[in-house]
Amino acid sequence: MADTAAIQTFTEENPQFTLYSHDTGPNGFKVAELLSELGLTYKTVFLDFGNGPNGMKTPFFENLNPNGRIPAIVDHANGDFVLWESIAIILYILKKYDTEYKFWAKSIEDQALIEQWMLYQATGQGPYLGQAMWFTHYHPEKVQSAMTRYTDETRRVLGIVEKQLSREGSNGWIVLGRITAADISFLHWWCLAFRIGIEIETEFPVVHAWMEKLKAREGVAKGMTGAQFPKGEVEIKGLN
Ligand SMILES: N[C@@H](CCC(=O)N[C@@H](CS)C(=O)NCC(=O)O)C(=O)O
Repeated sequence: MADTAAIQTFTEENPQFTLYSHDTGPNGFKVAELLSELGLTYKTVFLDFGNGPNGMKTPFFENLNPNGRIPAIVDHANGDFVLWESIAIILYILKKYDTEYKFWAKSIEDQALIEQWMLYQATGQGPYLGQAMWFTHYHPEKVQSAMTRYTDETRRVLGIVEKQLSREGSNGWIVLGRITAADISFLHWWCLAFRIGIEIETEFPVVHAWMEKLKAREGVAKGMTGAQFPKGEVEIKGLN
């Protein structure tokens, strides 16, 4: 049963969620975009990579997320319930707070279709593009075969999404012929594809049009900025 009663007591100044994120990491923005679209309040705490004072590999953060990666959320309307893994977080938000099914669905079958695409995002899009970025920009040696493999796989997934968005009855959305959390889940990683040399606008024009449509939405646009508390402007308690 969805629970909306607690939302009322939270404001922008006293937000319902704390979202631990990173200012370049797509997985945190996925969550911010959904929260903003649903009108749920949150403050973003931008962490750093590594084990520095504001890092993800600190006892404070690893106590919240033993995997030491963003995103993680704390739901202050639900006894400071802590959750990590972006798709698990998105599903929790949908099931508990998307009471009008704006990005979720009523039937088990429709829910399963949304989940199918969100899991494909988490297991197909994110890791391939993430590894392509790693081998292109951060790996200490140049390993051409790895760069080619992950860039090709990213292009393959982009091709599948291009086809999915182009099919009859899609209305230009990934699933159910309307916007769902599956669209939000895919958006942010594609925004980084240019960093591995993929020009979405020319190579995948249907994906490009869909991205522009999503980015024009007020909630998505707000979430993409990283929300209310840019790095350095929030007191990060307990991270030292
Ligand atoms: N499967 C995880 C992936 C989380 C993840 O890899 N997050 C990246 C940023 S987008 C991160 O925290 N990287 C830090 C690191 O690798 O140490 C999810 O979807 O939440």
